[in-house]
This record gives sequence, C-alpha cells and structure tokens, in this order.
Amino acid sequence: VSALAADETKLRTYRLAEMTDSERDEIMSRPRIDFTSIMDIVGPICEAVRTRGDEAVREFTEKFDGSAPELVVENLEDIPMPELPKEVSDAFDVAFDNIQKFHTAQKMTAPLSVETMPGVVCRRIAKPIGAVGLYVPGGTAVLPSTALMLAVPAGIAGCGTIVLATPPRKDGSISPEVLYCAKKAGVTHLLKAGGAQAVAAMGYGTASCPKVDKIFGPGNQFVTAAKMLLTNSEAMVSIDMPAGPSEVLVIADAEAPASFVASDLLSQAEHGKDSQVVLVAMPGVDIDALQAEVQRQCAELPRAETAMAALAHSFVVQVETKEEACAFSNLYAPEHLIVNVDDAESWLPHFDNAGSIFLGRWTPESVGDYASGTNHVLPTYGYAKMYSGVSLESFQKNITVQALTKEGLQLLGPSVALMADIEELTAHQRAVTLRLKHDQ
Ligand code: HSO
Ligand code: ZN
Repeated sequence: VSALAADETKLRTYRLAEMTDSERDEIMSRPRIDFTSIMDIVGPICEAVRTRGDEAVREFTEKFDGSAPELVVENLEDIPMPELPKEVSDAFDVAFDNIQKFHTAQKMTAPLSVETMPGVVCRRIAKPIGAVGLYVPGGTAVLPSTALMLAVPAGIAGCGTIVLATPPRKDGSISPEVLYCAKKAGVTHLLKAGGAQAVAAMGYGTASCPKVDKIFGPGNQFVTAAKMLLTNSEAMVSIDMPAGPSEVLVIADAEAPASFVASDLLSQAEHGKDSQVVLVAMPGVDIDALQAEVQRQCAELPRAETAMAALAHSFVVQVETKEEACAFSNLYAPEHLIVNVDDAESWLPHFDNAGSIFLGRWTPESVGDYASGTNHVLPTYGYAKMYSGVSLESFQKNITVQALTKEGLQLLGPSVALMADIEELTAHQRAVTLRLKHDQ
C-alpha cells in the first residue's frame, strides 16, 4: 500500500467524561459472533470425521487446503529435525528457553498437604492430562510461536500424548519452523490437517490420530465452533477457553512516544480484520499526532488492508485520571494490556481484569507474543474477567487425597455421622459408626 488517506486509518475518539454509562458499554462491546450458520457447516464435518475417520479428514483437507498428505498423522520421531538458518533457530531457541523457564517455575515445588484436624490429612497432587491436542493455525499467518506456547507447557506437564494439528501448505508440506518447535518441545504426533476436521479428529480420535482429552489453541471461526461443539458432545473432551478475536488496550500518557503507541496498536490490528485495538489516552496525549503516526506506519505494512479493517472498529477514549483509565480497562478486560506510562509499576495493583499485562514503555506486546516467557494463548472477548491464559496448570488436573488415622476418625467421625443422619443417608452414617465401634 502506498500512502493512505487520513480517514482510512482514523480511530474514532471519545471523551469518557462526556459519555453515559450505556454509551460507554456500547463502545466496549465486542462484535457479536453468530455461530448458527457456522455450526451448520461444522456440525456435518465433525459428524463425518466421527463416523468415517481418516478418510473424511483427507477429503476435507483436499477440499479446503488444496492437497491432502498420504499420511494424515505422523510420529514426530519419524520426521527429521528441519534445518533452519542458524539465526532463525537461535531466535526460536531463545523463546523456547524463556517459555520453558517461566512455565517450569509454575510447578508447585512441594505438593499441597494440610492436617485439617489431628489425624486428618488432606493433599492435592497435580497429574498431567494424558493426551492433549494443540491447534496451530495456518492460513493467512503461520504461527510457529503458537506451537511453542502450547507444546512447551504440555511437555513440562508430562502429557504422554501430544498431538499437534496444523493445516498443510498448498504443496502439502508443513512449515519447517512449526516442525522445529514441535520437535524441540516433545510433541509426539503431527496431524496434518486444520479447521473443524482437525479438531474433530483429535476430539473423537481416528485410526491414525490418537483421541485426546483436551484441545488447545486459537483458530478461525470454524476451529472455535468445532471446539465448542465437541466440548458439549459425547466426545469427552475439554477445551482451553472460549475464543474470540484478538485485542489490545494501550494506556498512554503524554510522554509516551507516538511511534511506540502506534506500532503497538498496529501489531494487534495486523492479526485479523476482526481484531480490536483500543487506546486509553491520559491528559496531554496529542491525538492528532498519534493518528498521523498510525496512518504513516500502517501504509508501510504488508498487511495494511487487514490492519485498516481492524482500525475501522477500534477507538480512542480520552480520560482525565489514572483511576478512570484503570476502571475503563477493568471493564473492557483486554486480552493484552500495554501500560505505556511513567511509573507503570505503581499502576499494576489497580488492574483486575486482563489476559497479560505489558508494563512500561519498553515492553511491547510483541515480546510476550514471542519470547519473554509468558504464554500468548490468552482470554479474549472480555473473558479475562473469569479466565486465565494458558499455563502449566492448563495441562494438569489435580487429585485430592485424604487419609485419616483411627484417632482422626474418632475426632471427625461424629460430625460426619450426624450430618449423614440429617441428610437421611444411612449407609454414609454407618460407614463411620461401624468403624468407630470396631475394636482393632
Ligand atoms: N498476539 C497473538 C499471538 C501472536 N502474535 C503470535 C504473533 N504471533 C495473540 O495473542
Ligand atoms: Zn501478536
């Protein structure tokens, strides 16, 4: 794209103090996604894969991706480590190491153990989810970084079967960077398919694809719909979190360089036409200068078309105080929150809802997207109010354990027996009282 006209990238601007609550809620609401028509497409695809397995996966891959590989699933062991230019593998190695460090540190050092009463010990122990499926998008942008974000914690958790699904490229091959990351992180199976058919293959299992217990990862609307459909079906599979378009909220003060702010907004906008970017501007921010910088930088992007479409439903909101800025951000609950202000650390305690926070002027979202060590699979669409991003824990479940001594049961038993009596569950009561009477 050569030069862009100002109105092609211009962000709508509001003043928070002049808005009613309902006007504010209106600008904050994400675009509604209507899944009914998508489900009409995805439902039959999932059903075909459930009943016809690999053959159906191959047919859909041919139809949607152009060509279908002979083997739908390959063991990662059988694939040689791809040769990447040294600076490329070095960069992925840096990311791998940092992600590995941060996610390894999430292991609870000592398993939880509490003696709630004398002789009554309760424990909680984490175990890996046996089989997991990781979806790595292909399509308009191949994202090897997502392979790292999912496969590294799966490997640390110790999941025995790790299936990575990604659509083959036009020539049927798989991105060598994705393969490099998958092999390094210990992925066991490569499913060369994308879309709903890949999700269904992992959720139901096929002759060549192991059935998984939980499916992770971002994807287009078909992938999202298939994850929703399967998790509510008899497939016995769970998913990482609900998904929506990617988003960033940047809080900038008067000293924040316009070039930094514009590049951060655009880095989210270039992800997809449905991305949303929000700037919360503190007093003194030169909005006109910022708009000019967005316009200038956007024109230089190979993905300018995509970014422009995202900018069209994005906005700036001008606030008067730090409290207003934080309150707005908490209501919006952004997937990514960039805090480009003086003394950013002092703002941190005020944020209650965000997927991941990028604190200070030297912390662009890009670092977390690739290599700081945090995970980039994060709750979007306002779900940061109640969901966390992917972490080590996402690949584990916890088993609780209780063990009582005879003395422990003597102490606790009477309360339990009485409560069982109130609930009129006599067998429950007896399981306690007959032990208390037992002489051994
Ligand atoms: N910002 C994206 C992650 C990503 N960025 C991958 C670049 N590559 C969603 O959090
Ligand atoms: Zn990104």
